[in-house]
Amino acid sequence: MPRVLKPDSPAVATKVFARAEPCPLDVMFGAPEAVLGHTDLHPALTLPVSWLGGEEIECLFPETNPIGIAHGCAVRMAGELMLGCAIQPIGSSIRIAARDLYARIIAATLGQQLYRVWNYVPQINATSGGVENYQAFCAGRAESFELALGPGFKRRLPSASAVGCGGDSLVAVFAAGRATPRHIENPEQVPAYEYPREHGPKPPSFSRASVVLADGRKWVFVSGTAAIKGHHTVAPDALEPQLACTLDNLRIVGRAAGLGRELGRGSRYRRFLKVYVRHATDYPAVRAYLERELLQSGDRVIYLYADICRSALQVEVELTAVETD
Ligand code: 3EB
Repeated sequence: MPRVLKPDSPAVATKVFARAEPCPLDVMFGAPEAVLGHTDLHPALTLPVSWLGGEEIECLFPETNPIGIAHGCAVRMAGELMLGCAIQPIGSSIRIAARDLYARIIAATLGQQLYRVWNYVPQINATSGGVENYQAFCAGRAESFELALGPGFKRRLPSASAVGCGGDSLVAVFAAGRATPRHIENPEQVPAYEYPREHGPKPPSFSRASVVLADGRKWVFVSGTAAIKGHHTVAPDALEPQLACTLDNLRIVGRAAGLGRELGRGSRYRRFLKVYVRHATDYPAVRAYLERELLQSGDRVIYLYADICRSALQVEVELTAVETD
């Protein structure tokens, strides 16, 4: 029996799941291709990103209600948060695919605010026509944000990550809602949306972190964070100094987001981390470093083997912290 959409559900949902029991938004890595699962019989999404260690399933949102498909995005509600997954085949142009993907995400979240987007980009560091795939992705993403949100779009950009994946589709997972978030920048980094032209025809469209209150809980979404100061890569190709710089940036952003000096360690926040490692052989060193410098028991961590948007970056770390009762 199709459920009746509540008036405040995304009115654009065109198809209602026949089976809409509450279920987790599980994301499973290590799959041969990106597939959307529509019921609790499957993960919500499988991704062609190699898993190295830590938790095997990403589950930030354990209780969700599948709502339907809106503009090709599989949409769920988790309390006041709206969550979506979308797959965009690339065809002949990553720039156009990114534009289309973001036009769909923006349409599916119309009247709401975007808080966080997890982007997966095939062959992210490969070049075609003189432009890196990541830069082409950024151009298309920026074009859709600018078209939809107008000249003030930079103030409304969500936190995000963008890493490599297999297959030939762009994939995005997003979180949105009606409450207005606070987007945060790092004073030691040029805002990504102001990066100069040398990093691509259009700058990346994301903020360093986004903070929002949903269902009475604070959510802190810290973007994929890497060894960048100003707009320059720090210690190109060198793992240890990049880890140190990445943690420094995470702490600066975490402090500005209200997590205190140690990224919410020892507080009432539950912490979820994803660590992207460019060279699988670096995984033991990365894990040892983070366990020593950052992690505490109870942290939920996933280590993935993925390319990172700049080829000189070896590691990227993201954090989602949610207040517990
Ligand atoms: C950086 O600071 C590193 O394009 O959505 C981090 C997080 C990075 C998100 C994105 C890129 C993105 O520029 C790369």
